[in-house]
Amino acid sequence: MVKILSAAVMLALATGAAAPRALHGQSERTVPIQPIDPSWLQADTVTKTATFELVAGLTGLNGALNFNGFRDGGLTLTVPLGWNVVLQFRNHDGMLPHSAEVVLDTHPLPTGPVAPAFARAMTVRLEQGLISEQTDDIRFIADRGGSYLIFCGVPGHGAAGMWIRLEVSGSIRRPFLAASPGGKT
Ligand SMILES: [Cu+2]
Repeated sequence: MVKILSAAVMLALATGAAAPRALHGQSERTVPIQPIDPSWLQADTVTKTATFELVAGLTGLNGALNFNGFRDGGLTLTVPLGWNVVLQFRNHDGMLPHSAEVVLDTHPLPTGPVAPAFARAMTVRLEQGLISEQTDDIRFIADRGGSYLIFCGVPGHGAAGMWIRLEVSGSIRRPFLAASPGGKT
């Protein structure tokens, strides 16, 4: 339990979010809490560039259908409006191919590749996916505010939970990462 508590505290400190459920007397079998690694996100305020290490299948969560260990919107990358965004995609999953694209926050979720919400905001091989340890950089300008999803375009993956959130905000000056309430991590 001590281990779980310290991970929970780390997450709360890293995100400023409310304490996760594990602190409130749930059993030790509660789904492990995925910490946010601050090294995933780099901000260059001179060039106004947010660079995020986007890792498909970082953990075994959800049959590895996750980004950075988060599924179903459990992690949110927020970037200032007008910034350049670089998503350094890497597939860490030894089994399945994965891809990524930025899409509008729509429900129901797409069942496969759709047009990206920003020009060129997608990896190559969107439908087939990139195989284990392949990489591709997604580069786009976050020139429209709002709520978006970072979504795996391989058919079925996104709808099965392989997506996190991207917020583009006109009222912040630096990008940041936060665990999202309600996300199944
Ligand atoms: Cu995938």
